[in-house]
Amino acid sequence: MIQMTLIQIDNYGPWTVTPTPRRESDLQILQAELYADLQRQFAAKQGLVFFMRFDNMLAISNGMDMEDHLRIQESIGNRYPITVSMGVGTAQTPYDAQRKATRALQSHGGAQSEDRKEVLAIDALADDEGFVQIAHIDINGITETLTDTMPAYDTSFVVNRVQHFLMKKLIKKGSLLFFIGGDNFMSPCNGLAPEGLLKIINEIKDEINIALKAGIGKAPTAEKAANLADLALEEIRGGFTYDLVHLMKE
Ligand SMILES: Nc1nc2c(ncn2[C@@H]2O[C@H](COP(=O)(O)OP(=O)(O)OP(=O)(O)O)[C@@H](O)[C@H]2O)c(=O)[nH]1
Ligand SMILES: [Mg+2]
Repeated sequence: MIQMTLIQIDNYGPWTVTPTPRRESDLQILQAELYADLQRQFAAKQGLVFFMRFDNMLAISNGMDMEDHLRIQESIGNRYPITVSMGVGTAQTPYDAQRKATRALQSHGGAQSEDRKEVLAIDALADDEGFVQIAHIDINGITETLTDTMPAYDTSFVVNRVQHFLMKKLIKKGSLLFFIGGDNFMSPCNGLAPEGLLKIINEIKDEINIALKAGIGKAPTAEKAANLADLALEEIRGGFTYDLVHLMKE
């Protein structure tokens, strides 16, 4: 079972335009600082936050309990002009876990409700049997083929296209996909076999001629799983395995 936390800024839409639209650069700074702040606090508990759309972020939170979540909400509320609500869900696949987390929060009111503030809606927490599986997916040779030869925006467009193809295929397996910078993606993918991911990578090579590789990590927490995924990716880069998908477990 994987545990996921949805973090949503309370009543953010109305706040951004009250009393008049706030300066966009200030909103960008707020969003970036809030993301970094949450990442630091979840990381202290071996969790991992994905910025997603910034006003809604998803975190892998195996090992974190109610108290851990409440402390983070309180700390944000003490220091920011906004507050955050959270929903927590647990399931066999990341897609279902975030679905349950979202539904738990939605049942307490809308994102733009004035009455919903600092809600913590826990559907279920993962137990000791819980684990996290993460794939770190990377484009082969982007520096030579794109970064050093094409206009920056064109490269970014390609990366976005790859993200769209990966999301479309992974969601059918109950897996999620997040852009994490550069040519990198992370996929919380409990329930997806390495062969399943390899098939997706081969399909993308056929469909849009972009070569990918992926390290997969499996461990009790997001931090350890992501670290193992990074190490597995390095094994592929180092030529220690000829496979395009490599799994490392704790
Ligand atoms: N967030 C994150 N970004 C990374 C990581 N590794 C590399 N990057 C970024 O991705 C860019 C591309 O790096 P690489 O994937 O190593 O370069 P490449 O040319 O594709 O080489 P190969 O992947 O080894 O074929 C780097 O310039 C960084 O911006 C990582 O582990 N995490
Ligand atoms: Mg690469």
